[in-house]
Amino acid sequence: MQIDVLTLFPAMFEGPLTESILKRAQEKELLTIRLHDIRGYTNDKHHSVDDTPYGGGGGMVMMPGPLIEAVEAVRGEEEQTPVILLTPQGRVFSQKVAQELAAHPRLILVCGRYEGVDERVRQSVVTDQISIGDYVITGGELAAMILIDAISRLIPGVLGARWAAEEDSHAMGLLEYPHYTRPPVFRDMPVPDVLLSGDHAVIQTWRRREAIRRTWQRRPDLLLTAELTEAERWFLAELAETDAPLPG
Ligand code: 4GN
Repeated sequence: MQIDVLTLFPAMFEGPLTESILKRAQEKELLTIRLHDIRGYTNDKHHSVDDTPYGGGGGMVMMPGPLIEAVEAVRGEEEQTPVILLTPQGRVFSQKVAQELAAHPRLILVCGRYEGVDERVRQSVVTDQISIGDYVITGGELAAMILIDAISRLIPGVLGARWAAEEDSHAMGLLEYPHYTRPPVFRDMPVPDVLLSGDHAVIQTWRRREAIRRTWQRRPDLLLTAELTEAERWFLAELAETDAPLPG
């Protein structure tokens, strides 16, 4: 997969993309990330990328010219490639959206700055708008990195074979079950006996139920759409009688 990023701050991407799993994915050529400096698409001698808003009010707005020129130059003739603006006004990112985007051979991510992006950028070149959540940050860059990370780990071969991304929490529609490693007792806190039993069927049932218990306590909204077996539905009904969801 190739991801093109349009940004005024390409250096922001260096740390997160050049460590660990994303570094390896690029070395293996499963992932190609190309960073494009929007300032390289300016025409005036001051290389301006922002200007004051029509209608007044505070702050600056990203000019349409450099951004639209940049998208067109980077996209070339591939009009089916999604051009995604990272914005609080977008559809909210989720594991499902990550899966949808991971199916594309190429994505273009547009990172805005200042108080906003001239509306004509959306009208003319943006095909999708995504938000990483209901809060505002100083630029689209950190949001783009979240997308890149979540999408990249879904590309076959990026995670080790034993880590099949389909088994992740959220891919299942539930929160993750509790994890333990050695030692078997740490400061009076034992690992649950079932995990030391070696009985994989029993362990699997326990993990599913603990995932359901956590989801009920912390994110009961997720249970509206989670796929549960008949037995798991009974378990949940029992939970609902004994364990209240946590406040907040
Ligand atoms: C995206 C961008 C939040 C998100 C952003 C989000 C930069 N803040 N929730 N800030 O995904 C106006 C122009 C704000 C750029 C944008």
